Amino acid sequence: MQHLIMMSGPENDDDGGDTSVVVETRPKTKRPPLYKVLLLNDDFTPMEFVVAVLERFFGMNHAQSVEIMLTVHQKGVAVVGVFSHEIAETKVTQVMDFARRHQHPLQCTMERE
Ligand code: TYC
Repeated sequence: MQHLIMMSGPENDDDGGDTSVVVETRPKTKRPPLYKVLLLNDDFTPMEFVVAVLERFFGMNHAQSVEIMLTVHQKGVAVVGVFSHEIAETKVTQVMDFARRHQHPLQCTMERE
């Protein structure tokens, strides 16, 4: 944020002319928004396929993948990662393409955190 300081008048100026100074009052470091990538449950996608998705696209080890897959299976949905908009979009596309190629109805979406 910028703040404009104007100096004029006899009490704080030297020659009667205006002297303007622009100072930074607060650093303007607005962080980009983050997006949650969500995996949704369904009745048909095999558990092993979901585990493979989590390992392949989200860098999880086998134990973590089984754990998250079971969370989705039991609760209906789970956050599988948090990313920038571009990375989240890429993950969703990769998962949806992979599921379609294998003819599974697995759904993956993203939402702003
Ligand atoms: N509910 C599926 C089954 O019983 C397994 C499953 C888990 C499907 C997670 C999708 O995101 C999912 N075969």
